[in-house]
Amino acid sequence: MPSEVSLFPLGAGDALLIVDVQSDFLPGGSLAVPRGDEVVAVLNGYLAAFRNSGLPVVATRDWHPPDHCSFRQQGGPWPPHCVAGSEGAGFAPQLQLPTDATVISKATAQQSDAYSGFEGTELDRLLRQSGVRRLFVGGLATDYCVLNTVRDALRLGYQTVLLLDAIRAVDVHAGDGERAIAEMLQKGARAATAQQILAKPS
Ligand code: VGL
Ligand code: ZN
Repeated sequence: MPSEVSLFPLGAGDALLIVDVQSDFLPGGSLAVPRGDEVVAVLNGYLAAFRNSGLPVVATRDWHPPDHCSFRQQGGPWPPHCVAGSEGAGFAPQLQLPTDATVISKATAQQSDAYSGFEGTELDRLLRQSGVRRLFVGGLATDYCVLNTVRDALRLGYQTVLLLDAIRAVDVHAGDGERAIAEMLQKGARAATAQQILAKPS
């Protein structure tokens, strides 16, 4: 094997954006994403690399009121999930978020939903303030909050790297996740995996 060199050397202007890796989206949770738990260990690898490089980490979380409009009892499409302050709304217990990670709560108002971490939040302003130009995005779910967050990131002018090994889809309709990935790449996101990003010259 030739020595591996990272295809995505990390540097100033890069940030890791972790989307909604919360207990309710993991197997056993109220809106379980199939194999959603598999992203945690992979994200921990990325987290270590960003921490070692002194680069910022942002984690979004779905943070709904108990009567949120997206819940079935209110006529929405989803079972109740990620109720603000509940255990299910907590980040995956195994996720090694640094203590100085920025946490962005979204979809906090009763009457509107927000799949994108940029929607109704300070995320864009905070990233700009920190000089972030390139986002490495992973988390849950590929076909909802990852998709909509990446759409907004691209629209707002961020270079966007989709962490293919750190996303999982709900797949309400078979193929939703694959279609979401295709759309993100078509719109300009680049795809990468840990092997390409975390490799070091030997
Ligand atoms: C999400 C469905 C409902 C997500 C949030 O984080 O992808 N999906 N609320
Ligand atoms: Zn939600």
